[in-house]
Amino acid sequence: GHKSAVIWFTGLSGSGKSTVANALEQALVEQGKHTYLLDGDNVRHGLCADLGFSAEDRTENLRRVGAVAGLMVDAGLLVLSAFISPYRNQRELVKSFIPADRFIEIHISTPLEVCEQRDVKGLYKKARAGEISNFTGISDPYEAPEHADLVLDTSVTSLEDSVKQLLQLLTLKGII
Ligand code: GGZ
Repeated sequence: GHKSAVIWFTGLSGSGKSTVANALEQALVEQGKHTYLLDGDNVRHGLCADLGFSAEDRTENLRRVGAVAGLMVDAGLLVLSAFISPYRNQRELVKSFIPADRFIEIHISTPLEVCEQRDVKGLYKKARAGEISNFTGISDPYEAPEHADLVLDTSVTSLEDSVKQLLQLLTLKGII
């Protein structure tokens, strides 16, 4: 079995949040855990389809995600979430929905320079050209967490090692 919890990934666009969260989820599913991965792909097209990227809209996006994650914890799931969640107060709002001992914060700290070099979706280029406004790291702030449970830089840590560190952390915290 497992203890239900939220594993909250925060970091820049292109930092590797989704990649690491997906790999962790796969490892947990292989251990028979019941998981659900919340990310922009499944939330911003439905539940939050009415929201953009102003500070207010991001706050509302994360408020809804936090509330849903809280319900999923009640339902006994291991919830993984991968959102930029750039403002400290937005992450505090998310935490308010989850019991403190069931919230684990992971900072994917891959430097902006690396994220911009990767530019998987070409969004950094557009942001630099002024075609996208309020782009995190370019024209909008990212406030790094000060007390994350784990900090992973995907430009120096392999995916395999990241998953290993995460599984160790979840074991140490008595989640799995
Ligand atoms: C940041 C943006 C923006 C702006 C579109 N700023 O790399 P991606 O494409 O797939 O991930 C980013 C995603 C961020 O959505 P979140 O729901 O995680 O953001 S937040 O937690 O702040 O609510 C990026 C894309 O959406 N994207 N415009 N202006 N990222």
